[in-house]
Amino acid sequence: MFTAEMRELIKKVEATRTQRLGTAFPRMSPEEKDEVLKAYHPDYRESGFRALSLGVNRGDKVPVELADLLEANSRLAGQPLDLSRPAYDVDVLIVGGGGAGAAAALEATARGAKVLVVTKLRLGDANTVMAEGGIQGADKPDDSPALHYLDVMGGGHYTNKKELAAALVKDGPGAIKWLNDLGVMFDKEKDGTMVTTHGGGTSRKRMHAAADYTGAEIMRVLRDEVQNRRIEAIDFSPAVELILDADGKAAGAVLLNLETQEYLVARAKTVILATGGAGRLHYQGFPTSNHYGATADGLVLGYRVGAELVFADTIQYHPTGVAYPAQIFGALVTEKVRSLGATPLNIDGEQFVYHLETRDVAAAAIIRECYGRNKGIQTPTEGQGVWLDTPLIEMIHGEGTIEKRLPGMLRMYRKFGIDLRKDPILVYPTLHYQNGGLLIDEHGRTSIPNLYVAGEAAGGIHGRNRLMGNSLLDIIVFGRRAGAHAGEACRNVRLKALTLDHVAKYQQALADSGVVTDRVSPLVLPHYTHGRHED
Ligand code: MEZ
Repeated sequence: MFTAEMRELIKKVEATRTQRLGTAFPRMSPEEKDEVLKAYHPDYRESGFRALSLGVNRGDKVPVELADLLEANSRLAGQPLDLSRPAYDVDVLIVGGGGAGAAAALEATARGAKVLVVTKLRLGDANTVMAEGGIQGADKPDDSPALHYLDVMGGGHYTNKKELAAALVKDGPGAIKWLNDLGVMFDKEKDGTMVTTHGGGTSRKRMHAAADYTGAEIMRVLRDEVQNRRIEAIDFSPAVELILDADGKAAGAVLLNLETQEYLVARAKTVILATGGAGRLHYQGFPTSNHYGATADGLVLGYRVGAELVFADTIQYHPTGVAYPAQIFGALVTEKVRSLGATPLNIDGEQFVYHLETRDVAAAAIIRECYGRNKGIQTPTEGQGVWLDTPLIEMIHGEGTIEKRLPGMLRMYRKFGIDLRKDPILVYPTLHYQNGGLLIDEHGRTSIPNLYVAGEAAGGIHGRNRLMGNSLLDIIVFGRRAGAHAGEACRNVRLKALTLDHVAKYQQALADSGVVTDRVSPLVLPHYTHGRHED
């Protein structure tokens, strides 16, 4: 329910609606984008970052909350552990049971490898199910992977690792077909062609969706498929440290059974980290659209064995998180709402940014409107927000569009007495995605032999800013690539004695760098003490 003051302000939105409908709002020039990003994007707030004191990326800036975890003690420090009698012995160990982990498991299994998936929560509890609006793939006659590539690179400010962006787009059409053939129920026209829309920064309509629960639909099918193929998956068993062999190759992981608090050893010829993102670290105090388990565990595990981080200083704030009501503060309002024509407006009912600017630019423009120009709308819980004029959607596409294409959004707001077909909603940026992660090559390999990374924990594909729908694509493309490569490579791996010497070395490096901390990492689950995580 809106307050009486908000109802008064909504009248200003209604007053400008018809006139706005016929007017295209101009896009920003490159110079304007640069200016708003530098002045208002949280990536440019110096106080949000600090340089790492140890490890491969020593001296590089990362968010302070991540630095605290990278400079923390191992959970295994001082813990004697017998590595000679592993509880599990497999060809491919996959750490993480979201979309990337499941896709990797399917491909590795298809190559005859014995696969084990271990996951912190339940198989499928992951950021994949939080992605709503769609998955990109250049499979329409007016489109091509080359055009998709240009969009990906433009969105990432041309900082992306070119070979990774190329792999992403090249495999795009095949990824959509693979999912469709497995049974993902994409939105289709009566003749069976896929319904596609634009996202921010796309030059073609290539966003394939299952209404506004695309990630959940993809995960439904992948999880079924993992179970159908009898791939072993162990829930509530996060990896807390990687294991190497005497030659420094990845050779498994130490798992923590969350129920019994026991540590168990999993030995593996190849290891794929697919642990997802970091939203639950609430960088700079932002709320998050992320899953409960998104605590950067993979970055910590990978960094401790010497894998390199790239673009760890660039975070994606989704422009439209819920600003009101407080019960769903920070939850995702899918970009598809803007793809379908809803526009962001200030307190005077004026549009201030083109509705499909890339996410970093749109988020910075919203922050500027609220805190730079004082044109935001005050919410009852201290924060600010801007209007997203959702009734425009049905004026553009016809009655029934919201119910059909945004049923999740409609239901979410209805619970609080808000009908987004009739009234605009209040939004503000929410922490959504880590643009960077552990550096991989086209096969998902890191610089540590036999260690792969796929999904949000991997870095380089999106450069400094990811476009909508390229994350669902990346978990499929790089999950499959890593699974296929690891599934083949394991045949030639002969492991030597397992060791955790790198943990002792890391502890020594902490001491040598003068880091004094009683924190332990990986965090595993967020703490919600006093509104933010603290160890
Ligand atoms: O790619 C995403 O992050 C996505 C599809 C989110 C959304 O707005 O729905």
